[in-house]
Amino acid sequence: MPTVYSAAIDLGATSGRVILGVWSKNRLSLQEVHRFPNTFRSLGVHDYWDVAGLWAEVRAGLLKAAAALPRRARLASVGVDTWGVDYALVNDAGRLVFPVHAYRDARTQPGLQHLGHTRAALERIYAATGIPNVFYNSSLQLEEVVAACPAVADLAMRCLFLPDFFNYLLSGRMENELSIASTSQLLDVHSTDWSRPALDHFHVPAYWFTKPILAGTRLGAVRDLPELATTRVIAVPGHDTACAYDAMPAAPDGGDLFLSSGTWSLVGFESDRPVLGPEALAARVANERIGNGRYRPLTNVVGLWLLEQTMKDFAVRPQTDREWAALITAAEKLPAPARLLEFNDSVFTNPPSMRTAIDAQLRRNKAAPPKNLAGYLRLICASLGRGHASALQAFERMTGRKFRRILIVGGGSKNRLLCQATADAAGIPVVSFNLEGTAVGNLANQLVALGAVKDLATFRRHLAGNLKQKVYAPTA
Ligand code: LFR
Repeated sequence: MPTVYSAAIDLGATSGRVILGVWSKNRLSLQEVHRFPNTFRSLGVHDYWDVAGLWAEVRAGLLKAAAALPRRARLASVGVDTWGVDYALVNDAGRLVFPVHAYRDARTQPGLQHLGHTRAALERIYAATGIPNVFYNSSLQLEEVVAACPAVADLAMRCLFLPDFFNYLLSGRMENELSIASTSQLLDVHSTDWSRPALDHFHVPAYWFTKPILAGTRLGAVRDLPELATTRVIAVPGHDTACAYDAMPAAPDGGDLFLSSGTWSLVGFESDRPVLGPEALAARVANERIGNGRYRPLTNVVGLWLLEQTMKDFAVRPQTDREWAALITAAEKLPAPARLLEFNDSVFTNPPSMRTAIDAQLRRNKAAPPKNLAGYLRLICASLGRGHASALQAFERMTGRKFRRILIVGGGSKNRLLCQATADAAGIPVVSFNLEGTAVGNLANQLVALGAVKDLATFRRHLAGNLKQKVYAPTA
């Protein structure tokens, strides 16, 4: 089997990367050819993504990937994944007709409260879509746009989620991909098509969407980049979390719980069936989809966003691996926090100062705020660990399954305090992998579509054999 070169475009809410994947002798090696920061910006009271800036970075990264190829090698394919829920509204010519908002924009708060207080509608929407009422849902975002700017219904012909939009810019084809569509709260939980009741409820025009395609669909050749004229654009699972889950070197028996730890902590598992009903709704289980149409019920626990934002309130913060290690060691020496953070509090969504928001919640709960950055790190890791463990317990209760390990990938997998806190709270081992989960899952789907690997199960088997892992046994 010849060597295959593919590129993963992996856009996260705080940073983006273009990674060159080289598949040879059943082994995937990665070369990060381009990395850039990403952030949303406020303009007046709203928050927007700089999509033109992201597109420029994507192009720059693809050119670097092409330049990094050995002589005579060609880039077979490229795939795009991004964070969930955000979208571009375009006309038939693919022209943006509305600015691209960031999901932390507070514009969804009234809709969130309204649905939250309308029990019957909440249950109906959950039964229809399998997605709980969360501030970032595309449903609430689109409901707000249509209500605030009704003319948009005439201007926009398509709603493309961000991976769909980048796929369009690359290939010229407009499609909605299933995994990213499933983050919208507009997809029918029992089929792979849109939910009419949900679209009607949120007053979202049905003609904005087409039946979602499955991951693996070939979209055409890259246009407008002569260096990549023979490179195919392949629809991978457009949702970064779906890619990260696909990369989990899981045991085939279903005994592993998955934790993708980054800006968010996504705790979940793979299933042939959605997890629905009152308890699932109360536990805010999101029945998102795998690229092939199966389910990945998960709970979204506030993640390392807490730490990223808290660090902004400190003049001195770690820059290198060594400085990180020193901070973690300092945090480990501190006593366990007397009181953990409560996450079902919207004060952590997008506060002007995270440190102030944390301190205020602690004071409301009669606890003293930490004194330094190590103290916040300790508090945040312990609180996240408890959040991960509660999600595990809720899943076990609802499904009757018993999970034996928690597999962790993403930025948080390198944080031993977080891994240990999770193992201690959950009472089962946490296995961390030195793995760029989202990029690996993105590439794995391309390799399967290209016929270089039989299927994802085969890919995982090869991957598990080649990976270094670290096991954190529960100590408490
Ligand atoms: C992670 C993620 C989560 C999603 C959140 C918002 O990057 O995609 O899965 O819930 O971002 O889109």
